[in-house]
Amino acid sequence: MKALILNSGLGHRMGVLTSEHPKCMTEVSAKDTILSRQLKMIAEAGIQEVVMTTGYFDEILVNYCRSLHLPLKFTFVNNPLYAQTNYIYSIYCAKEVLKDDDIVLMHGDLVFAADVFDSVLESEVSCMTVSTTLPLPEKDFKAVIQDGQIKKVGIEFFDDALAAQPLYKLNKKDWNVWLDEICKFCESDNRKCYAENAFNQVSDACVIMPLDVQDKLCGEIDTPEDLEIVAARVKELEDKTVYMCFSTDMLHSGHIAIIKKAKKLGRLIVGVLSDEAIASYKRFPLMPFAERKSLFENINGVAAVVEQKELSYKNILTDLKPDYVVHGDDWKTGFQKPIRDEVLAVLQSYGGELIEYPYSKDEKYDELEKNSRLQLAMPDARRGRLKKLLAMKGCVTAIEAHSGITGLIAEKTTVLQDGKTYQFDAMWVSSLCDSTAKGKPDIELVDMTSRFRTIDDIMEVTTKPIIFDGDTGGLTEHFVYTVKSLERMGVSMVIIEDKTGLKKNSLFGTEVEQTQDSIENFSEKIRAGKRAQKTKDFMICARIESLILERGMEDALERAFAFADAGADAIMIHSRKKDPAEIFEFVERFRAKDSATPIVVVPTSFNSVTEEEFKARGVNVVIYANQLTRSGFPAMQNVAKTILTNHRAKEADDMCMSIKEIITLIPEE
Ligand code: SPV
Ligand code: MG
Repeated sequence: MKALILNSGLGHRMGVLTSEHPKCMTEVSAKDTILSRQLKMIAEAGIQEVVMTTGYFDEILVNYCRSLHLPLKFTFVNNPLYAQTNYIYSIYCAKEVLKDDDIVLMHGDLVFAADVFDSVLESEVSCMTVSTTLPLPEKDFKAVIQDGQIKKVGIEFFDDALAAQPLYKLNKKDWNVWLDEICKFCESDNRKCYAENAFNQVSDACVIMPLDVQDKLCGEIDTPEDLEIVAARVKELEDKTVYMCFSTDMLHSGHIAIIKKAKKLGRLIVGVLSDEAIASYKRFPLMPFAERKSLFENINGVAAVVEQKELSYKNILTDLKPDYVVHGDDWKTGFQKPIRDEVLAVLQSYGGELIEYPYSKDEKYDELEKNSRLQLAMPDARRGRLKKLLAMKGCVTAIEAHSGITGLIAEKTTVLQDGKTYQFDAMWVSSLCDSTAKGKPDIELVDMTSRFRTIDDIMEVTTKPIIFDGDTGGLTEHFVYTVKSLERMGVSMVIIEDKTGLKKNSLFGTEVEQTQDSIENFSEKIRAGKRAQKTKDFMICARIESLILERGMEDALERAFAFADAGADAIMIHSRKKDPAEIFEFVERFRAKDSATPIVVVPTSFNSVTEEEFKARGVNVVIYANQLTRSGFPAMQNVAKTILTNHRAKEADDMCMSIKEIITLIPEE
């Protein structure tokens, strides 16, 4: 398709404004002339060739077009008789370069809104812009409509007519008919009329449909008064603000396309979702916020980039009050629907508008997204992520996983609440749950090879970081190998407890015989582990059993400081009391002397405390150590009993997840 712009005319009615350049070079805003505005829209639409008829001040015009440095190929056609003829003759002069192509035709003094131009280009049939809402102008073009199509265009028609503006999209077939007639007119010396006079002769064969732009901006500038009105409308359009939010770290053509559309609506402000918000609803971002921000800052047409801290748009919209929010229409359903509803409510409160473009699934992007998940699952990327999350959030959560399927539950479970999404940050490979799943007691009976197999099963289908329950860590000589293996696999943290001999689960407390290791021995185990690891990412956490074994707070604190001194990257304090008082006291007293070493808690017994309260008190990792096991196995037992009782499975059906649900939980490769 070629653009044809008619710029030969004198523009006398503009007075002094056209004393030094043609009318099309008149400024309509601080950043654009009539022509630069047209040309930018043409270039943005992907049209590459512009045929421009010139006459008055043609050299100035040609130089001006070149100075704009737009990706356009210009063919300038001079009408030597511009002062005595009308643009019908200018088109005639350009006939050779206009034949046999689709054309978008505009007068050089026409100013239109970007969405008007888009609708013209999107029209499959030949069309001309008209308005059903504007009054019929006295002296300007009107189009006579019959049977839904344009039959005549001229200034003299008032019956069955609509105000019309000289912006056309002409399919090759229709344009050839009109152009032939233009040639006939000019060759029989009929050069002073409008090109539309020729169209009026052939409108049965050249089918042009009216395209109603209602009262959107689409008007010619003939006089200084017109200029004032149009410039005010252009300013209104340029002053509009548009807001879009992105969480992506991979820009693709779909993003660029929607940005291009959005920026046509006004000054585009891009919100970049914070790392924390992305990690909470999608996956850990591959690129940190600062890099994603600069990615958008460098996109042409993005006026400003701001941080959107939450998935909810409420705060940022209340702050920025953009005229438009632009989004793909894919959020009309699914987990983002409540966010959309909230956006609509906020926009309605101040008169903003939501513009949604059809979301097109992009296979290339899906592939990239799949690859990035693969990246996140790689040992190096996964291992370091726990430290990153700790730095980002201050307090992270982990839930136990003891198999691929529980790993997937830990990976995928998301809750949307008050405009925020919640997910677990990490997984805890518990010795209790791993042993229980294998029908064995939690006494370090399940050997490391088998425990590693569990880790592998989980890693194969997830991306989140893993905290491994290393029990006592075994002999120091063995522990160093465990550290190396875990690190190599991509585990982020091992927690070892300061017990020796036949360890039993801590939740037995003093009901069973348990021996605590000496501070010296355990410190040496930590030091050896730290020496064995190869990366900076891997963390060794010392778990203190003093409160479980009722050895008192002073013992717990003494150990904590000693283990931190020995190089422990974190301290886990455990208790089996329902009352969190002793945990709180420990945290407070530890924090009074050590503000940096992360504190880990496992609130199985003291389960009334919220994550928010733990965080406020200085806790950094909250592990839900066994809830999936404790909920899953009784449910299975119940179903087994129901089947046995009824001698069939029907009665148990309502207790079971549907096959459809269970298969959608498992990702298909
Ligand atoms: C586990 O989950 O195996 C633990 C935590 O070690 S606890 O069971 O509370 O001791
Ligand atoms: Mg354990």
